[in-house]
Amino acid sequence: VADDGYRLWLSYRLIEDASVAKKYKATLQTLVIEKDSPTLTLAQKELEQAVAGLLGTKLIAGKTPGPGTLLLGTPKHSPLIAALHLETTLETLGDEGFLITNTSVKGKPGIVIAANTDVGVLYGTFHFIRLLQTQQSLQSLSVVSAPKIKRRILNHWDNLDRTVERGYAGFSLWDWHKLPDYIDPRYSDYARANASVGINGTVLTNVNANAQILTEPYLKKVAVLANLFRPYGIKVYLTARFSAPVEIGGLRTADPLDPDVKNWWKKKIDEIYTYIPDFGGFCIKANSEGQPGPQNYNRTHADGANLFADILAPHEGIVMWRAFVYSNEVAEDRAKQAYTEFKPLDGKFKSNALVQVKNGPIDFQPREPFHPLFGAMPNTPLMVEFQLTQEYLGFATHLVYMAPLFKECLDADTYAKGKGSLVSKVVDGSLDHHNLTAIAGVANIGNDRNWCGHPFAQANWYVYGRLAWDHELSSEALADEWIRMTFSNQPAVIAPIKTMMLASREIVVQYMTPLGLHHIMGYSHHYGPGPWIKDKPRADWTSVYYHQADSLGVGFDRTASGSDALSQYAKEVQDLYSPLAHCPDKYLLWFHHLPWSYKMRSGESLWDALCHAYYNGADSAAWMQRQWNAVEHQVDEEQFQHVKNLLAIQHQEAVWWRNACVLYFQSFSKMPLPVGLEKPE
Ligand code: GCW
Repeated sequence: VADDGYRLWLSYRLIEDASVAKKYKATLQTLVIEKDSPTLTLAQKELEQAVAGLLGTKLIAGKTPGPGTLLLGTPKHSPLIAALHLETTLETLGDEGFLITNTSVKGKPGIVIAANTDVGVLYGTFHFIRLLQTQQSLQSLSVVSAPKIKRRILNHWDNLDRTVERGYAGFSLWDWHKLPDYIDPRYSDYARANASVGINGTVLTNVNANAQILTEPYLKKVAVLANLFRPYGIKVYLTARFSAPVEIGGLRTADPLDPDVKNWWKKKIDEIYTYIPDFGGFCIKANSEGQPGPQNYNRTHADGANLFADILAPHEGIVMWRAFVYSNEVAEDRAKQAYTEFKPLDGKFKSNALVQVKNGPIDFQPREPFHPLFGAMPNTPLMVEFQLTQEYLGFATHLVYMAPLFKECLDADTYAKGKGSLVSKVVDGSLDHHNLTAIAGVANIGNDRNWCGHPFAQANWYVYGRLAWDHELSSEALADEWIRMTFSNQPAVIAPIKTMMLASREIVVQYMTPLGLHHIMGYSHHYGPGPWIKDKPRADWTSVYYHQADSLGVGFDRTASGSDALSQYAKEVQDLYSPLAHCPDKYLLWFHHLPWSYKMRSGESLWDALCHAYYNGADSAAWMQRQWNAVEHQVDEEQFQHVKNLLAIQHQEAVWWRNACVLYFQSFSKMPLPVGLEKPE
């Protein structure tokens, strides 16, 4: 059967290596789960399905151990597990962690997957299945794992009419029209995929919110999804439109300090909890890109967030308040504005409010330095928001493996408390001792039959979940496991695909925005090159605002002689990026405006380096095609053709980017192409 990608990384193809399969079959015969619960039933089904697919055998499930026993559960509800005395390890695992170890069950060798909760057991089960899918040995197992970040959330930018803002994989999964009575089986497949990578929250609606979602008929629909997701450990969140009290409540104001407004929200939120008793809370975009917010009433972001936080607190709900704010009405560099607005509010947010900060200070560009708010608000729990949907990375047409992008941000050092104050430590709460921790990824999922549009875009959903669980995992290790689970365990398949994936993010940077360039894409739709975009209603939606090219040079001066955005970072970070002698090439034009003839570290001129980057990027897109061709006949034929066709488009468009940008910038530099480069058309 051809694989259309619907089964994601959970395809459970038969293991062809006979010696591996033989060992697994001997080890996996009996499944023992002593308690019945919806979550443990999911774990059981998953294991049965995995064993049937991977080994072609049937697990005997029951409450009595036998040969080759796999024992699942919590010590509280499983006497067999309680008898193993795993307390010391389990104590460290919290509500979601798990352990997997070889053991002896009633005197016979077996494997135990134990946790403190059923959801922990489910996570352990998926981890165990991953070991099988990637053909790891089942001897001397000692896996102990707990998530570093508590709330690992997907943000769907899905509208109620099923269009998806910046969505490139079809329409929204949520069929509001047929809910609550028709429950698309796809909802459980979605939940299952999320649980398999540890995602435990989903914001169902677009941050550019529609207040309708908060009305009774919609809440009933949301409740159905919440009920369905609950056994998978997934909480539902919604976006709240700040002006909802006016729009659906009939009030004259949405002023967060107005008693009627507070009362309206209190009733509304209490109502939500009658439908969804474990409702997660709200993600809110306010006073950003035309969305209403507290500033409409001369109140601060903290006033706005606290309105919700206070009412959500007794229900244990949280509010995730986005810091993506910028205005064209102020003269300040857009990269500085979020910090300017939020930094003074540090310490003013209630304890169940988080500030949700995009990875970089502009907007999900192919490359940005980390956002200066990380490390700058020690008294506020900060979340990082990544964008899985490839708004600025070639939509679902270009192959870009994003783990290196996520890691670049997470591993960046803010120096807020000296060396080692990594963004990941801000986000996981360890740097400033926050208990409430969260991470958001803007989903790349739609109703496309392969979920994400590009078969490789699935990898970004996958690694987002895996890194949200453990940000110390490496891009390489994650690519390796995803390839094995999705395509094949053959070294001849893994090697070329892995090399291609790991290089892909750098390649897209080269052909789109090398050397620190940013925001030079097509206007509004954001696809393809558009460095010439100018004269729009907002300067900060043009390209010329960002690259500042003229006959003398190119780049945005964010040092003290320019916008001084660098002053928002710790001294050590300034020292890394401000002196030209230190600034790495990758951020050069992000922080500096330089003459075309500027001499690079390599000895070549800036102009030559720019041209070389664009040409290398486009050539590398062709190299990606060759890498993929090397696996023909070794992976599913349908998937092979699909990716092959997309890579051909990607190459064409890399050339388009290269030609457009080189010719455009040449109209300023007036310099010839470096020797050896073929003239663009
Ligand atoms: O990336 C930009 C997008 C908008 C989006 C906004 C945001 C949801 O172009 O479409 O709106 O960011 O993050 O709020």
